[in-house]
Amino acid sequence: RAPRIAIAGATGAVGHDLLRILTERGFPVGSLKLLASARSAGKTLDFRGETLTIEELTEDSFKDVDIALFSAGGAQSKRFAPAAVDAGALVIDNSSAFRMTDGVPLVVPEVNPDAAFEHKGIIANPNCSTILMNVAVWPIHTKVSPVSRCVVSTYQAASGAGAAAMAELEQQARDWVDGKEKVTQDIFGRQYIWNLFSHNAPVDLETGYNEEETKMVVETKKIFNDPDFRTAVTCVRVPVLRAHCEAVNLAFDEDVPDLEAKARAAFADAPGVRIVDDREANAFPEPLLASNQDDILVGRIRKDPSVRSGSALEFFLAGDQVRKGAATNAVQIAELFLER
Ligand code: A2P
Ligand code: 11C
Repeated sequence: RAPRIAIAGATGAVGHDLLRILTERGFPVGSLKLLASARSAGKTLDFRGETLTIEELTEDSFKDVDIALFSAGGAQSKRFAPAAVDAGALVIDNSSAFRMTDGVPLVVPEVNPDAAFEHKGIIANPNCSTILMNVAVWPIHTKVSPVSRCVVSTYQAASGAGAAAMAELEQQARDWVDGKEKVTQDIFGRQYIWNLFSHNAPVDLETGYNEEETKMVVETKKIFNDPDFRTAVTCVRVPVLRAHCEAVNLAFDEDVPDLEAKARAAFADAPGVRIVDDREANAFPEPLLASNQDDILVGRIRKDPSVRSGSALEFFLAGDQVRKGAATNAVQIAELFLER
């Protein structure tokens, strides 16, 4: 029997792509329930030629649901995911609510697919920046040489803050063209177009790390099943609509011979990775090239000439934050259960 699916947060940026990706990948859907806030209840969305009416997300939404895909924010996941589990559904949660909870697997199918089967009702989808980084770093860490330290700088799109943030960036572009003295700034409280700023997540006053950066550090340890995996991160929001980029530097204790060639071979073989690296044409990963794709684009692959001992690899990646960073990864997790 094809699984009966519910999408909590069906009207959001990720919810929208979940619908598309279920169709694109031919995921067998026995029935589909679309859930959102009371504001959206009664509105409709099309799925595979059928018009479906959106219902308000409540504790009673999950009767006769096999898989509940949650993407309505952490507060909604905390409140309603337990009810979905009690009703017998497998929850795949896109929020950060349960990611670091013991007994909740945190899964990137290219890295740790087997962890998914240890669930107790909830499986967490990692943070988008973590997913993009992990898909690219894992083949180097496992096929080239163990990484002793990873340093990442992110260039994150508006999509990571949801559909309303994308709409505000577009509105700021219109406001700018219209010559408005002050562009609309309801979401981030600042001019975003022609600007960039440190990620909007709250900053820990003692460590100086913001929550987005901390997520990348701690989630990677859990996904790699390696409490000693070391990551240093700086997260920045750039005025791009969708698709995040990351500059990555991976250090190795040993001086790896033919490091660049080995890294290229590992990337070429890695599931979910596509090399975009044309030095002559100066053509490398860009958000627009990664948008609406599932592959993580990897380029600028080169040896770091600055290290004193051991060796280090540098590269740059771009990945669609809404797709592989969220919706596609969630659907891939659901597919693991079809295969079994
Ligand atoms: P709604 O459109 O009805 O507000 P995004 O991440 O793009 O901002 O989307 C957030 C998603 O979460 C939307 O589908 C939104 O529905 C949903 N959502 C937000 N708050 C609630 C809530 N209190 N109950 C149910 N769904 C919610
Ligand atoms: C962003 N990755 O781009 C964030 C948003 O932990 O799921 C998603 C936060 C999360 O802003």
